[in-house]
Amino acid sequence: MIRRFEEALLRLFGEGMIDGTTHTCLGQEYVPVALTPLLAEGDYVFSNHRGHGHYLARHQDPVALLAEIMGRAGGVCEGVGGSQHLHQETFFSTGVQGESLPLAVGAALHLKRSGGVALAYIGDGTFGAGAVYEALNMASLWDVPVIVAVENNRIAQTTPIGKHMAGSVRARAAAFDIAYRHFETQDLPVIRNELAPVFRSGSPLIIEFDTVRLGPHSKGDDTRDEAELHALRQRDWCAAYETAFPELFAEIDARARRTVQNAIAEVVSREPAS
Ligand SMILES: Cc1ncc(C[n+]2csc(CCOP(=O)(O)OP(=O)(O)O)c2C)c(N)n1
Repeated sequence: MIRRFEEALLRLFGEGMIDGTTHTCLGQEYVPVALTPLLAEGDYVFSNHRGHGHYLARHQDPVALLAEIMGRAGGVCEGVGGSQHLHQETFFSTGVQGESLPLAVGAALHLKRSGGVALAYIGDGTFGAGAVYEALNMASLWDVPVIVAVENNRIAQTTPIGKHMAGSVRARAAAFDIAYRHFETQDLPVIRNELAPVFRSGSPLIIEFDTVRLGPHSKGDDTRDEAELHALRQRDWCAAYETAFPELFAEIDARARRTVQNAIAEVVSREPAS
């Protein structure tokens, strides 16, 4: 559903139906889908500029998200937040890189008492922000249940990781004495089973996902050449699931397409948010 929602967003932008900007998570959808079932009701989620998938995995409410992005009535934040600044219950997103991690550490300090966790999603490029290191330092010193999901797609806007990150995420975790897990796989049960015993340890955890950004950074700003994009598409979880489970995939995909079509029909019929 996240895949079809984001494809529709790019289409709607192309048709001039949406203003502003959007950052799709095409190729990365499986990350929040893997992690969300590990969350309990009161856990906090801190998302980033590429947050629609994080939101939809948590709240499964495409109508409210699309209404927010299109500035129509009934949006997640009544049109005030837009694509990048969402707030619903314990879900928060921000377009400012690195801004969420200090907040997540603060929330985790509070949640430690009740056994909750604060999950923050960041990209590899966000390790360029100093606030990330201050937050990791305090998370470790205070031993708080903050979980940092690093969606390492090896690119920040147009800058490849080799030009923006020295060292590695693993070594950063070790430097702060923070537990670390690493996933190359996109297999949901494998990811969940490995994380389930450590997710609620009460201490910080960094989880690095080797993932792929299949779409542009935002709407039309992809500087990668066709050969690189072709290689990345070979790692698309969606195509792999379609091949592995053709009938189940067709059924779920048809449902997802209907859900998104119905959401669009519903939202475009609404008044602008007041
Ligand atoms: C503080 C700050 N600086 C710059 C930007 C502009 N910007 C938005 S996304 C982005 C790259 C982010 O890369 P990464 O963290 O790897 O996440 P990805 O976009 O790959 O998901 C930049 C530079 C920003 N949003 N916030």
